[in-house]
Amino acid sequence: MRFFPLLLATLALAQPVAVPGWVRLVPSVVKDTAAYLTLENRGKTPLRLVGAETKVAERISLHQDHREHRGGQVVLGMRPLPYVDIPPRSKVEFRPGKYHLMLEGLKRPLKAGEKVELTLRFADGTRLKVILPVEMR
Ligand SMILES: [Cu+2]
Repeated sequence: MRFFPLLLATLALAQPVAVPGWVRLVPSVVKDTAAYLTLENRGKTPLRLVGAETKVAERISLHQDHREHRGGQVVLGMRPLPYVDIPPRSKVEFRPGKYHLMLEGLKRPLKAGEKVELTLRFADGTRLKVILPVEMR
């Protein structure tokens, strides 16, 4: 099986890579929070993030931050996205003002410094586990 290590290397190249991020610490009465990270696609084909799961929340939605001008005021909001594409050989940042993973319906309050495991799901069936610290920012 001389080709086997080569095959593994090829598969590894197609995998998305997550650059460490963080989960926002929220007061215990707040049941939703946001997770941030950077996803890198080192492959030659686009990657489509379609969802995520975690044990600490009922569900995770993909959200895009947006600002709107309403009657002279800037209103900050967010809207759900069905997917987020990561083009070949590029990165997409999930950061305040851009995208976030919305953890909805927290099952218990999160603690500062705690590590939260998320499983990201891609359209091609790839799953990526990431572990993010809870931080107050
Ligand atoms: Cu959101």
